[in-house]
Amino acid sequence: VRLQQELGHALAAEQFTLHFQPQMKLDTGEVIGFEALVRWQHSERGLIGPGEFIPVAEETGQIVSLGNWVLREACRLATLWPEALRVAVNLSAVQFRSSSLIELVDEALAMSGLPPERLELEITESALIEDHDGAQATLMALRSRGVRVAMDDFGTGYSSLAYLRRFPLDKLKIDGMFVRSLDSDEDAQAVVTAIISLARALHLDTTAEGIETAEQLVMLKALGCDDVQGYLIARPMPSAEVAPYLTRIR
Ligand code: G
Ligand code: G
Ligand code: MN
Ligand code: NA
Repeated sequence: VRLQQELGHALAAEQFTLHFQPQMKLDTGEVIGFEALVRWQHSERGLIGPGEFIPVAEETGQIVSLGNWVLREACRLATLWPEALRVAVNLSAVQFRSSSLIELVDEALAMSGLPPERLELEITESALIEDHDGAQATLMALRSRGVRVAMDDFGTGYSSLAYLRRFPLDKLKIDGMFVRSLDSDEDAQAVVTAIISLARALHLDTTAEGIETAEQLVMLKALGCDDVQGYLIARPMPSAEVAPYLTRIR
């Protein structure tokens, strides 16, 4: 209850901030975009991660206004970057299903001037399970604008292979859980191999998340994964560090 009240206040007091984690193309090594990750700059408790407050915000419905702030802020900040890279924004299932989503996306793009092609929305499998026709319509509306959609945490949810065929998606993000055990566990290798070949067959890109070691990078490259994201490349960084980071790696 306390957290819930504080959340409402935090939005008004602008206590949220976005960090950005780079995504790297495996064949060329170039950074192609950043994922926006929200943090709460709490007056007493310091920086709080989304794992603590996103579930609360989802329960109370506050996720719609918080999520809208994230969307606008991510689009705004991305226009300040020195290169026209892509920005990926996480959407909760509640946000994805909300009737105002398309309008809010249009507003965020219009206000920031970010070209739709530079915006990628990350949804989870739970966003697609309830209202299939509604989800299909939302995805078509996003796609018709040129906005990309990635399936986040792939392999951990209620994966139904039928969704992948039915819904117009652009990318699968292979959950860090599988990536972490790649070098030690043959089952994880089999799962990652299967996800990549499935994605290929359906013309979807793949991004492996949570990559931490050079061994994982070599294996993912050999398996034909398109992109990687994780501490090995860089930790999520404040927006002000994006430009210096790009200068350093170019
Ligand atoms: O940044 P961190 O690893 O602590 O993120 C933990 C989880 O919070 C991740 O699963 C991520 O998808 C989620 N998350 C981060 N930022 C956002 C956001 O802006 N909106 C939503 N819905 N989830 C987010
Ligand atoms: O579920 P989602 O992909 O949105 O979550 C990304 C989360 O994973 C972020 O909170 C980010 O901070 C965290 N993360 C990113 N890279 C790594 C990594 O290499 N290792 C671990 N353990 N966590 C990571
Ligand atoms: Mn994500
Ligand atoms: Na994820």
